[in-house]
Amino acid sequence: MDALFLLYLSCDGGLNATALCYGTALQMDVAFSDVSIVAKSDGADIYYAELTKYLDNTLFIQKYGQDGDITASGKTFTDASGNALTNNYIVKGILNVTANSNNAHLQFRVGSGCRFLLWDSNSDGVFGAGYMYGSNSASDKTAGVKLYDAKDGLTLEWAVVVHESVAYWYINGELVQAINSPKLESFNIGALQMNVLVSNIEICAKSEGTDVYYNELTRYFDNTLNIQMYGQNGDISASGKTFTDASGNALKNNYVIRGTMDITAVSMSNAHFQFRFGSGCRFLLWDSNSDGVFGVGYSYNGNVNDTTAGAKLIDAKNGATLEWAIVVNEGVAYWYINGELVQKFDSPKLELFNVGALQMNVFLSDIELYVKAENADAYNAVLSEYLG
Ligand SMILES: [Ca+2]
Ligand SMILES: [Ca+2]
Repeated sequence: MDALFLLYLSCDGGLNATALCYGTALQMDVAFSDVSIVAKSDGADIYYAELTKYLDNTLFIQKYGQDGDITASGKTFTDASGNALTNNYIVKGILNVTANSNNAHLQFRVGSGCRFLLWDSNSDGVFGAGYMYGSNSASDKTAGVKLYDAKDGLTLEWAVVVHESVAYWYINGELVQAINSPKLESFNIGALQMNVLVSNIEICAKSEGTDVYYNELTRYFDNTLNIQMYGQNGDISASGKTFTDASGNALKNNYVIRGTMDITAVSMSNAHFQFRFGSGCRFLLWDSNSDGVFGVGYSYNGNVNDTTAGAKLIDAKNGATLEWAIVVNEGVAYWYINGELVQKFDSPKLELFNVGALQMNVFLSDIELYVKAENADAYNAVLSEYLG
């Protein structure tokens, strides 16, 4: 394998030359002058300032936001097409705080006056994970539980997720703040009174690809499941995912599970989604004739009904979104789509609850599970929404 040489040469007389050289076979006679070496051990701030010259996905902010990469108004990021990030996007990266002074704060701004803040309002070198938005302002959580000591520097992983008009902020994989109904205009990073390297910045916008976005989203939201084509590229294998109660027991009777389903892609080869209750006992959203239109069917004891020609059809040729609910009450299984009962098993085989899909991409979100044995009041309340 050839080596890569990256040479930046600065010449005398104000002329700057840059050379990029590939390959070990390259024969060169080069007179080196003004060679400088910048090592992190010589000073993190000097090193970080140099680093941003070479790495695109990096931002170095010094003190007042005026000495580093950006001004005090911060830097606004866009999707790959240059469109403002407004809704349904994820931006993540790493932070290195190297110095901070009076009232230091770093902000992730999703709209005018609407910011997540890593903020040291009492200037003791310890940052709180707060936010500021309209009348819900000035929650800097300096006295709260999410504190980050930066007196000797600080490194953390961060992510801002804006999904369906709610903004979430994660630090080291943990949700630390959320803003409901935020002002969503653009995504901007800025800082005052601190030195901070923001690096490894990655942007994932739904506008650039729904499946990539949903796959990333499942890293942050527990109550989601992403299934892609053969059940092998997403969250789960072709054998599907089995849900349990909070104690890990199989779901067999007296539970309600529901959520939202986005069908984002369908192959033209027998695509189907299944809710499975036991061996050979399944409700099926099924496109058996491979025309992109799904019937609401089932498979039970070898009896198969795909109802492709039936009245209840879901056209997913250009994607589809629907609300689903499975109710298993006193040994009877019910399937609802958008609040309407579409299938019923009077005496199903009840061994477990499993979801899976083949030949389609499906994103399940906002999954809610109610188990009678865990909370009978909550179960009965949600049951009454379906069975009256
Ligand atoms: Ca503080
Ligand atoms: Ca069909």
